Amino acid sequence: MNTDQKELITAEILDRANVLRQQLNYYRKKYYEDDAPELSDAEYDRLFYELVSIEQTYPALDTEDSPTKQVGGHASEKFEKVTHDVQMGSLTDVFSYEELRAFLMRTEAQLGYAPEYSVECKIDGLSVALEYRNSRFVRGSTRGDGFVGENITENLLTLPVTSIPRILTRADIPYLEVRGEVYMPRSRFEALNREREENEEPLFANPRNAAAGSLRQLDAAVTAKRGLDIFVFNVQAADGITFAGHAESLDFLANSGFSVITERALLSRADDIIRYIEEIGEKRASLPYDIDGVVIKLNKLSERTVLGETASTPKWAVAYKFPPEIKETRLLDIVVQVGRTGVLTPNAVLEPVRLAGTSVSRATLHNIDFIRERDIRIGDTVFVQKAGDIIPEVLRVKKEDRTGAETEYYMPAQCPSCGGPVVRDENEAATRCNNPACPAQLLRSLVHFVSRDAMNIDGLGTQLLKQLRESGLVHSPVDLYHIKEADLIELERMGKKSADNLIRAIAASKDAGADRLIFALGIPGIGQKAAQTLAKQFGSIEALFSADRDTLCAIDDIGSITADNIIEYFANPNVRVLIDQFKEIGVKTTYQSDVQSAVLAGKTFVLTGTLPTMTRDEMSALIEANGGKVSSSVSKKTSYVVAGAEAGSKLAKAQTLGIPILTQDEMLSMITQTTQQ
Ligand code: 0OX
Repeated sequence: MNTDQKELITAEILDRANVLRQQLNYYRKKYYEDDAPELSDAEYDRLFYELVSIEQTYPALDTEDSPTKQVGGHASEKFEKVTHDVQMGSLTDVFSYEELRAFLMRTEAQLGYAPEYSVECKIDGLSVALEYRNSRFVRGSTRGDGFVGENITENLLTLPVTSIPRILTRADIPYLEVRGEVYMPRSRFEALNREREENEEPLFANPRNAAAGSLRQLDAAVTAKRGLDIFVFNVQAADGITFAGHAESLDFLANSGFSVITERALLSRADDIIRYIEEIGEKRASLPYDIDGVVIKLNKLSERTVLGETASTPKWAVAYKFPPEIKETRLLDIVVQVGRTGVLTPNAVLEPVRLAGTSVSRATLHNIDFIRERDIRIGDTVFVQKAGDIIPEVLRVKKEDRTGAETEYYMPAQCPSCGGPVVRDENEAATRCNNPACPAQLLRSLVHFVSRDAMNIDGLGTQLLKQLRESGLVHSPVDLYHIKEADLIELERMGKKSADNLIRAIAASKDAGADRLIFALGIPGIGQKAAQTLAKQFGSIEALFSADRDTLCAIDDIGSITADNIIEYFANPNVRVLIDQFKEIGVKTTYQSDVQSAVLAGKTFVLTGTLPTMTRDEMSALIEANGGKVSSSVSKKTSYVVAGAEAGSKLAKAQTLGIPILTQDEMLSMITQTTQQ
């Protein structure tokens, strides 16, 4: 490609780069801040490297605020911030031995000889920094975005003293900063999930998420119960002691009382390094903690300086990432589950197999097309993998193991829950039960109806809903509002106090408002955000009854399929009856806007950088509550840009376009002064 071509950015390229940025920012937040990853590392990397490639080809798109330039997540607002004196960089990943050899050759070429490497297993946990002053532990922090993390000293103090010494063995160390990885041993993770299952709490997907969720608890007493531990693997900074090599520094840490990474070796030759990686790979399942790869780093510290660093990653180290774990197991049976919208989903019943830290005995088979395309039969040996190391899936059948005794699977003709007939739309992969009174659908609808983001009825778990349904007290969500305290006390394991609280929670949910009620109804394709948009737009559920397709399609978050779903849903006379019943019992069907004023009406704001005391989300909510609109990109239509510290390209663009720039204080006084006038 010549340079002229490089500079020609088409609208398509620009759009693609923007889409990739939005997606990557979203998935990064899910991973780092919400501890709820939605994408596998491999899928994330695909998006990431597609954006890297666009940015390399079109340098004008290579801006500072790109997700390709960020490390880790952003500091959460819950903890005090800590600025890392020594940046906590991330490692460049390699996914094959060829890429690893290329790294080794590059390093050798730069140094002029084959150096020695420390090859270490890569703990799958959370990176933290531990600071010591005058040999005493004074502060511990998360990595955050590599520059600013969170102060989690209290939480780290709940880890074993045999892993994090409170006082170093040598009393004469003025300053020491150590980096390590906090993890949850697999046995603790399994016990924690068993306990959560009993309490009907959401399960953690893997030990890493469990460790993240446990470490970032505002109440350190919760962390203390979770059995976290740490391995340290780097001296970030030291005063009063120097090291020539990394291995030497790790020995010092071990002698100082730290729990230091154990699976490590000093090696030079590529073949030896690869053999050691294989060895660690074989040991992986028997280690009591999860590892996700092997880190290869130069041992001699003077050589590291020769190689140097990029903005966020050292050039003297790489992480070899293990490919996703794939295991063989037997498909014992296929059972069907009926969802709340009546869709029948076939699920694989597997001979339990350990995969990425948990025992797997179920996996979704999606629909009958999925089963046919892969020719999956009951009794087959199948290969399973966890997508994104989270959701188990059946990859393919090991056909050479077939004995002829395997049986082909057919979807049932009757709904396994209500016995009614099932239908399959020609254009749809899904098979459905269309009986609105189907008990499986009812239970799942009720679970959704009471959930936190819907009507938010606390204390009404799946077990209790099951009891209410089985006792004949509840046939539809409206029946929840007719339950009396005496009915509840009749139920097993229900005391007067819990019954009282529950009645109160049910009554309080009547005021949840149209947005929550629309979401709670479970209209196909209507998530929380779309429900909010609809409630804001129409003001009440009744107004939605008569909305036509064009009006619905003109709304931002509503596509044509969703519009059809809404129309079809409200055309059902039973739904109208249901809404009337809700109204009769006092459930609010109107939308209570949280707009406090309209002083910013007609104005569009873009937020960039770190604001001094508010998060961008808080500022956005405030702007919207005062009638303003918040947009993510700067254009001629932007009225103001609110800029905080380290604002990047958006600020530059605003300056170029001559858009007024506000500080946090100026923004706040714009709201207060105008509302006081
Ligand atoms: C790990 C791990 C992570 C960090 C400082 C220099 C390179 N998760 O086990 N990172 C590093 O090294 C990086 N080593 C490790 N063992």
